[in-house]
Amino acid sequence: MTVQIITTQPFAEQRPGTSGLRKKVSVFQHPHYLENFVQAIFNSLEDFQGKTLVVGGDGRYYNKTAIRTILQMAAANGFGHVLVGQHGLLSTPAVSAIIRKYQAFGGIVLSASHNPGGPEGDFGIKYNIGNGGPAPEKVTEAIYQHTRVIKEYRISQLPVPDLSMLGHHQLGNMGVEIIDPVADYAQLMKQLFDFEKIKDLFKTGFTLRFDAMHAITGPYAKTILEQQLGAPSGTVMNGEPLEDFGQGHPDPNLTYAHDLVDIMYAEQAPQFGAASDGDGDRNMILGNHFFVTPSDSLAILAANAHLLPGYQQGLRGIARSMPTSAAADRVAERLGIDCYETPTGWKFFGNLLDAGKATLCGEESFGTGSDHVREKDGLWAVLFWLNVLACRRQSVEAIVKEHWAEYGRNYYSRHDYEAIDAGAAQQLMDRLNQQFPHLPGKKFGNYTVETADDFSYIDPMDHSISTKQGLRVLFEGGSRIVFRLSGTGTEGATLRVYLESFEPEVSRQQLDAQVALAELIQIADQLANIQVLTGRDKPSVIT
Ligand code: VG1
Ligand code: CO
Repeated sequence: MTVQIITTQPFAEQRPGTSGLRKKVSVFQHPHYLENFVQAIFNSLEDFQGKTLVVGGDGRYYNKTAIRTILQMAAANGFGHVLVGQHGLLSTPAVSAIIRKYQAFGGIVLSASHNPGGPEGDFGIKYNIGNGGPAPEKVTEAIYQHTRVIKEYRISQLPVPDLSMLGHHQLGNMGVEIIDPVADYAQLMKQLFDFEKIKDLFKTGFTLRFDAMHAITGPYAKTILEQQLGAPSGTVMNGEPLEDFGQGHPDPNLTYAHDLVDIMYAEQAPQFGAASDGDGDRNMILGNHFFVTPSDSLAILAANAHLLPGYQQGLRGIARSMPTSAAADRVAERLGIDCYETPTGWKFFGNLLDAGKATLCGEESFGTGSDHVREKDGLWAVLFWLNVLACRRQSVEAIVKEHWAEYGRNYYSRHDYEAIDAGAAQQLMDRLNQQFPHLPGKKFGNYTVETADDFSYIDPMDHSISTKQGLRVLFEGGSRIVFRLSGTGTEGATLRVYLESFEPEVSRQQLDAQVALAELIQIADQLANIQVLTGRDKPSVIT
């Protein structure tokens, strides 16, 4: 018998967070830990016998080991075929695209996204459903319930094909197709964007730097930007995926993407700069000495979408996560389309995209995407911007400033307090929440509280309810502060404080965001007693 049934016991807390199960590599290395979670995924699914599963990861440490185990378990559980990226590599948006293109049953992505990798770093696993998107909450909850009662898992003893060998292989009765990780994704991008126009832009000597941060987007960016669009070689930096991301933190923000930030703020800076994260679903957009907030980026993409072949027919709607600024709402209003406000995490966009209610989606955490897949998509956002730049032939800064002049500016910033004590973080949230009934009408300097609540969401399609999605203090005039605890960290807790104020007057829109938000920053500390309860006098990351 080549299939073994192994007896096992549940592990505590294999609960998927904002985006799958994330733990330290050392936790995943416990005997049966990965196997239990994978079997729990399979146990929560129905009617997958003989069907196709897509598997790939961001290349971090433990990726290949995990993929070999997953292939043996998929075979033993009765999948008919598995599509695997060569060397085990697939970006999150590519997995989504491949599931959709080949109508696979689902997919497994091995990644801890923007969290550091390596033997001391993080690992993660998430399940995507047949629409190509992250498992919705009812599926992740079912998986979690299975992890609590698991008694055995099934695994094949047969050898796994060499992941470097493209083409068809067998693992028992299951076919294993090792595919080029980039080809299907690149083909999809060609359908959405005007590659000829972008090529012409590069022919004029236009300069771009793309920082793949030694993570998954290296091969994608080199193929699409340098080979297909004619950007000079060297445009893509840190383009080799490394198991520990070169000891970096593959989170494309102003703190962790400092290599790129230094280049974009140097004297001879390129015209356009961009970076993506570990698994390729995030993007940071920079101009020459200029940073575009992800919330503004979403609004600007929406306002310019009609210029691009893939979106010429117009947008059906826009969706943004609750903490994301309301800049996109103003564009939606102008376009006469709906704007949806969802909880944090891409899984909440899936139903809106499937129902054709939204075309573009975005999160303040450097996530933007559209109905072309069911995940956020880093390189797609970069290509979108490139196509807009190729049409408008203006600088990034000029495009953003024109946008503010037309729509007003939503000053926005997120302050993260990473790896704080989990108990203190919970206490901070509880105490804050207790004040909420007394806040409406209360004045803090120039700001008067309108309402204060704990955000909850009813999915307009399946009517499922998600509660406790972030504490919001909304002030008169549209300013607000949101407090949330992260669901992706692996050390202690991470407090995120989101700050936003709206300035309609063009002449007053040139302030630095931290200056414009200074009073709100103070009010946030006053409300939540952040410095005292976290023991930190400043945030670890300011975006
Ligand atoms: C963070 C972001 C959230 C994003 C999630 C997954 O979650 O805030 O907007 O969807 O990461 O992104 P949290 O719970 O830590 O705030 V990724 O690039 O890990 O797939
Ligand atoms: Co990611």
